[in-house]
Amino acid sequence: MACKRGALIVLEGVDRAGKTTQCTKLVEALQDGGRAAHMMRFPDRLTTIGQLISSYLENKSDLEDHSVHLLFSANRWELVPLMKKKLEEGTTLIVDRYAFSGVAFTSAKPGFSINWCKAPDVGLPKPDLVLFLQLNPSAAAQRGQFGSERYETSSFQQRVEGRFEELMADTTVNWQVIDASQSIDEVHENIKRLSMNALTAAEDRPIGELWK
Ligand code: NYM
Ligand code: MG
Repeated sequence: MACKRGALIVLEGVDRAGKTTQCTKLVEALQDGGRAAHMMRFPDRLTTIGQLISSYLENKSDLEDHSVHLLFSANRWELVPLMKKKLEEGTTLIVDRYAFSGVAFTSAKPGFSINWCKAPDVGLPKPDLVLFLQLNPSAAAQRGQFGSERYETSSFQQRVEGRFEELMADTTVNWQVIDASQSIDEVHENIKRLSMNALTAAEDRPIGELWK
């Protein structure tokens, strides 16, 4: 008998919303509950493509804007075989950023439409749940200074937030908005509850294709 598949759960949001902290806590909670869970993050800076992206983000190299957008997408596609294998084995994937960050960040640059940005990611494994950790810019600013990576300025992050809002209007994706200004534990409880529902719903459904 085939085992039930895992769920694909993505956390999105602007920088400093708490995605990485919450992904880690969610994986721990699922594993403590006896479920197979695995954390991934995009960009995955460890692959050959990921190293090009990492150098770009650290301002150690310059890449043309369209070109780097396609590299971010290629970095997701190169991990699709692994993602599918894990999901089919019954492992739930908790993913720190996905195609939505890809579209939101590139389309925050001048001259990029949302539709152009979505195209290379059409057909990726579709998340069963996308949790958007929403934090207003002033609350984010209180969480400390931005780092020195590319895109880490408040004016750019404002534009990214606006693009995320546009993406969230798409009802073919299961978006859930989380108030990320709450305490770490409160945010975690909300995320856990929504994730448990998604896990159950995913069991009897094939893995979908994003934006198709
Ligand atoms: N980013 C992330 C993109 O511009 N496109 C993408 O497709 C993805 C997945 O890279 N500022 C941006 C968002 C972040 C940065 O940061 C990665 P971090 O802290 O490693 O998540
Ligand atoms: Mg970050």
